[in-house]
Amino acid sequence: MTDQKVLTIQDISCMGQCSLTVALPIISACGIETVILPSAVLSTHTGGFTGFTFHDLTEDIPGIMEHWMKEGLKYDCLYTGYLGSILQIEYVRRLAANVLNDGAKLIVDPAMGDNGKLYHGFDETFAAEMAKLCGSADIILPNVTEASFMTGIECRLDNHDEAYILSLLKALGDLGAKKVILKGIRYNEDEISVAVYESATGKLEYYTTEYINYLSHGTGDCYAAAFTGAIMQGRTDLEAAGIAADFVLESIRRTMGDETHRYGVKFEKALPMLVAELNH
Ligand code: PXL
Repeated sequence: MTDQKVLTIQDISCMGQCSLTVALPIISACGIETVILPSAVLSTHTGGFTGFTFHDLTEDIPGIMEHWMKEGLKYDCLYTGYLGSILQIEYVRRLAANVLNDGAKLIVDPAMGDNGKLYHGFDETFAAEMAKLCGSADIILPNVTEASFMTGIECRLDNHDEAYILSLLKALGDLGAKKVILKGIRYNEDEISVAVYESATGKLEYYTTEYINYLSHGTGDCYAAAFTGAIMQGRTDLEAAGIAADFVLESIRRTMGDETHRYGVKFEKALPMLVAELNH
């Protein structure tokens, strides 16, 4: 039997524990072959560092894709993270059309904002294009901030009620996304939930964990990578959503208290737990 392969496109932030430097080890640890397409190389991520370098690799993408097409290389899942430009979103569409096997999944993490704000370098035009890409996805993984920017619904970071969350989920489903994994739901002060929503049927389930008030970059990327690995291991959407939530929570627990480590989470320390969860 041929093993499944995931193609993931996102940047390399050389230092900072996000995007490809977490996606590759996490999906690999899940036992899944991971093919990478770096969209840019930065010295660090853009959150909290100043003066970082940014080398855009957009113009390399068509050549890489054409080589794969010549070689007949095809993948079983395309998982997209941080994308640096609207043209890269268009190239993702071409990759989805040209290098995926029949039945392959398109998993889109809109990775463009958090805590009510878009990341450095993104604007509403980019968010609108990302919303279109999400519309063609099998599964999308927005947080509440990204959901709000893509739907035009006001951004509320806590004190949520189900009517508000349902309005976001329905609007995201109306974009065309088949399934929505909505992160960062706060129905009460002590807990944080992720919603697993199926657009066609309106089926809605939640996975809830303890809430730790600790802000860090890269947690969304760790979540999306663990979710993708678990899905490719045959877990249901709800199981994968829960495994990824437990993994991120453990990564945060292993990081808290180290004030020299505010740029990312020590996901490496939580990998054994992730592997154990996937093997039982
Ligand atoms: O974690 C998301 C992310 C990925 N890549 C880069 C970033 C960020 C968040 O700030 O700056 C370059």
